[in-house]
Parts: sequence; C-alpha cells; structure tokens
Amino acid sequence: MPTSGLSSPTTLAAPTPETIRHPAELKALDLAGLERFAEDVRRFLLASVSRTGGHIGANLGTIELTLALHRVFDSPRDALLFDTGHQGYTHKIVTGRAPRFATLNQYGGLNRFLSRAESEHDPIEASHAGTSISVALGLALARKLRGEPGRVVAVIGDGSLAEGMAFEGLNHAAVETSGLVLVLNDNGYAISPGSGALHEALQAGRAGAFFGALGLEYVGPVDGHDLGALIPALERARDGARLTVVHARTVKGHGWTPADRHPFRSHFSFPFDPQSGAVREGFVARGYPDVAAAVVGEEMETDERIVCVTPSTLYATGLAGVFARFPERCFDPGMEEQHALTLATGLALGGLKPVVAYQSTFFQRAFDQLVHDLCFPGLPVLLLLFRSGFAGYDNPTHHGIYDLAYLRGIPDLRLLYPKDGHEAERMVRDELRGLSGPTAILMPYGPVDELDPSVRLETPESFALPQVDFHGRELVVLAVGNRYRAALEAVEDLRARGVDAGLVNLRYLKPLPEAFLAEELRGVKRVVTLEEGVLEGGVGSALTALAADHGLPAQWLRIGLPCAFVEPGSSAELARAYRLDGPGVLARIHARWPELA
Ligand SMILES: Cc1ncc(C[n+]2csc(CCOP(=O)(O)OP(=O)(O)O)c2C)c(N)n1
Repeated sequence: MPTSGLSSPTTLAAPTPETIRHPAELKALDLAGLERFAEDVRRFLLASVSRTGGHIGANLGTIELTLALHRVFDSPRDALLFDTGHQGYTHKIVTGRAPRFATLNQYGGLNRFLSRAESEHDPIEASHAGTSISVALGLALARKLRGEPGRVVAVIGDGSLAEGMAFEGLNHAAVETSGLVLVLNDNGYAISPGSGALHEALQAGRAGAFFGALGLEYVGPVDGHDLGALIPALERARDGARLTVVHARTVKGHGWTPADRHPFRSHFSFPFDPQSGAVREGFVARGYPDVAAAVVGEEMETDERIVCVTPSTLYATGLAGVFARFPERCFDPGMEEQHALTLATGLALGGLKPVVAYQSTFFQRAFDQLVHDLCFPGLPVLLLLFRSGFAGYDNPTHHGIYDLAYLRGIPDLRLLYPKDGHEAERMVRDELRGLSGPTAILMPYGPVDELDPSVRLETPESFALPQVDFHGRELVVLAVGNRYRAALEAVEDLRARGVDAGLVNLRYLKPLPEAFLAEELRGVKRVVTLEEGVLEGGVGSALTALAADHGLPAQWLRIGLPCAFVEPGSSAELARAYRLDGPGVLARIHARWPELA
C-alpha cells in the first residue's frame, strides 16, 4: 500500500506563500501544516488580487486541490497541466512566483495564465480551454516512447471538459497506455452556471458511470477542499496501472462569502474590496457588447425569428439581459465554439435568424464550421465578434488580432467594423433587418467611443459606403474602425500643418467597395492603411492589391501589427508600444515621407 507521507514533518521553518520557492517544500508539512498553508494562500490571494484584479473565484476554489497535487506529484519531473490556466495562481505561488503577484494585470507583469516562459513548472502555454487532455496525452506518450520518467497530470474543469477537443482527447486517452492521470475540478460552473447533460450527470452523481463506460478508473467524488481526502485519492491515481480520473468537487470562491452572492461566483474580478467584494469604481464602462445587446433585444421584440447563441461567453457578449428576457429563443450550449456555429447553421436552415456572439479569439475554434457549414451554403447568420484587436491583459493568444486576416479569405462572408458606438448600433440593426447571408460585425474591447451621432441620419445608400471625413490629395488615411481615432488624430495634425490630408473610415472590409475606393484614391499621391491587426493578409494587404488591380500610382504605407504574438496589455499601452496611436501613426508617416513633417 502506498503511504500518504503525511506523518513525517521535519523541523525546518514552515514555508509561507511569500517565502516558498519550490513545491518540494510542501513535502515537509503534515496535514495540519498543509491546511494552515492553504489558509495562508487564501489570505494572500485575497489581499493581492483585490488590489490588481484577477481570477479570484476560480483560484480560491483550487487552493487545496493544487497543494494536494504538489504534495503527491513531483513537479517538474511530473508534469502538471492545468487546463486553460486561469486557476493556476496557487501553482504559481508554490513554484516561487508570489513576489511577482503585485504585477498581475500590469504591462510586463505576471501572466494571468500559465506560460512556459514564466516557469519550468508550466509545461504548456494555456489560456484557451479544453486543450489539456490532448497535450497531456501527447506528452505522456512521448515520455513513454523515449523511456523518460515522470507522470503527466491533466487538471480540467467541468466547463472545459465540455469542449469538443476535451471529448476527443478523452476518447483517445482511454484506449492508450500512457501513464496519464486526469483530475476533474468540478465546481458546477464554467464562468456562468454550468448547463448541459455532462453538467447534469456530474451533479447527479453519475460521473462514475460516465467515465466507467469509457473504461477509465474512477475515484470520487472527493471533497476538493479536504486535503486529507484529496491526497490519498491522488496517490491512488498516481500509483494505479490504468488511466484514472480523480473527481474533485470544489466550490468556486471557497472560503470567501462575497462569492456566494455573485452570479458567476466571482470567477474574475477587477480590483475589489476584499470585505464586500464590491468592484472599485472606474472599472465599469459601457462597452460594445452593451450597445449591440441593446439593439438585439429591441429587434427581438418585433422580429420573432431572431434567436441568440453564445458559447459560454455571456460575460463578454453583453447578452445576459437578452437571455433573461427571451429564454426560449436564447441558447448557451457551454464552451462549445464549434457546435455553437453549426447549431446556428441549423437554426438558420430552419427559417430563423440567428445572432451568434463570440469573443473574437475563441471564434478561431470554429474556423471550419464557418467555411464548410455556414458560408458554403451561404446561410443568413449574424456573427458578433467582440474583443477584436487588442484584448487587454489576458494572454498573447487572447488578442483578436488575426481575425481580419483569416476571415477575409472566406467566400461570401461579409465583414463590417464600426468606428464608434453609433455606427455599431446602426450596423447591428441594419444587418439584422436585412440579413441575407453570413455576416460578421467585429467590435473592439474597452469602452465605446461616441464620435459621430450623424450616422443615425445617414441614408441607407450612404451608410452602405465608406465614410469620407476629409478628401485629400497629398495623402489619404484608410482606417479600420478600431484605429479610427488614431487616424483622425494624425490627419488633424497633418492638416493643421497645411498638408492636404484625407481620412476614410472603411466600415466595410469585405467585400471592399472597390469602385468607390478606386475613385476616391485616383490622383492621390500617398495612401496609408491603418488597422489593429496583423499586416499579413490584413486589410492593408487587400487595399494595396486593389490599388495594383486598378492601376493606382500612389505610394503606400501599411500600418498594423507584425505577424507575431503580442504581449498582454491595455489598448493604450499596446497602441503606444506598436506605434498604432495618433503620435505613432504620425511618426511613421513622417519617417516614410520626411517632406510632410
Ligand atoms: C476556448 C475557450 N472558450 C472560452 C474561454 C473563456 N473562459 C475562461 S475560463 C472559462 C470557464 C472555465 O470553466 P471550468 O473549466 O469549469 O473552470 P472553472 O473556472 O469553473 O474552474 C471560460 C468560459 C476560454 N478560455 N477558452
């Protein structure tokens, strides 16, 4: 029988969250010492995350589970893979990263997720959900083939287990001999409260039957806050011959009463008061999801065919109110990005008008569904893609900076990008009313700009074309909505110095209004394209191709992002760093054409 090792405390000074540098230090603690350490971590997290913001609820729920994992396994020899990685704060502390917690959610600070660049204890990059089983299985098989020691453990939440790829990984892992251990962190929530048949099976105590039917060894359910129960359960999985799943029941926000009153159990919070949980002022602003959801709700009142789908992203899409008002016509299938889009395809085939809302970065998951299921038959579905462009402090892979490049190449998909809240409102309303094929409206993260209410009064004919703010002959800037304000600043500066500079807000990125643009640019000496996305395959590349096709003789300057993974940061910080703000754009124009300076 393996022993739990809980009866061999040493006399070394007990580690604290602030001082611990390596998980091996936990091995010296007895059960009571580990429990005290868990409470210290809880206090540390509340004190630190309340100042910086972060995934407080998700992390308060995994303190004991993470300590038990580090107690039973030997990281980095044993690889611990936390799915998504948003619940990895205790893992970060135990692996010596507590001193950096004050920099969470700051430019250049501690990552919100797990990252190989940060620690040898982080075997994978994670931040998109549902990858852990596949990566862990691959890693475990590689170790086996190369004769390397060490177990591989995938820790996955109940929400992430519903991802298509997690199911695919499970289906495969169950028939391989790989030495893999699975740990299910079941708190009944994704971000929003859990739903779906898997959720119900877990709640109803049918997990054993579910995993057993796949041939897995099942241990649980275990109280995920009871170290005395978790440790032997994990030891059994570690020492077992067959692939074992340990089912830990945890409570999101465990030990912190404000989470009990929160609809998402405080999954994530901006800086907050640790006593009341109240978010500090200044962090709540009207965003594009609010604008779009208000229009969708109004249109649903009068058009019964409109239905809404969002895959576990109510928090990012502003649709919570719409879901509450029209529960029969709204569907949140869980974190199932691929299914959500093909579901919308079926809804459209059935004569309805689906609005499908995603966080842009997660829409990447549904690429073939977009090409094959939606665009090939050309069905009328309105896609709302939020957090296009820079997406804040999440992770490099959370930025929606590839969306325009990969969406532009798909036949029959219309792409729109508003420059402010007024345009967003008008686009959502007009497109919903006239929907005849696949259409995507992309919108940026952060508070809405309210630049130009006159778009409300534009005729349909004029609104169907780019908006020309100024005509210019020396230079014209063609701007995508997410960088319109920077373009305006640069153009106003040029005009103030006597340069005949023009500005066009593109609005329609696919199909491009070719004839209109060719006409507007005829005779113009210099053209600048500006977008908050990668230049490779981006809107600038489409516009320069248009110039070539139409024989426009201008000199061109494409401003956008390099084809790279961009660090987390606020929109302002990143725009400054990548010279996409007004001064940056102006500096690039001057560098290219010193005669305009
Ligand atoms: C592919 C993908 N879709 C959506 C998200 C946004 N997201 C981050 S964590 C999360 C919920 C994860 O739920 P679960 O796995 O149960 O973990 P919990 O936070 O409840 O511990 C969601 C929806 C994501 N990171 N990746």
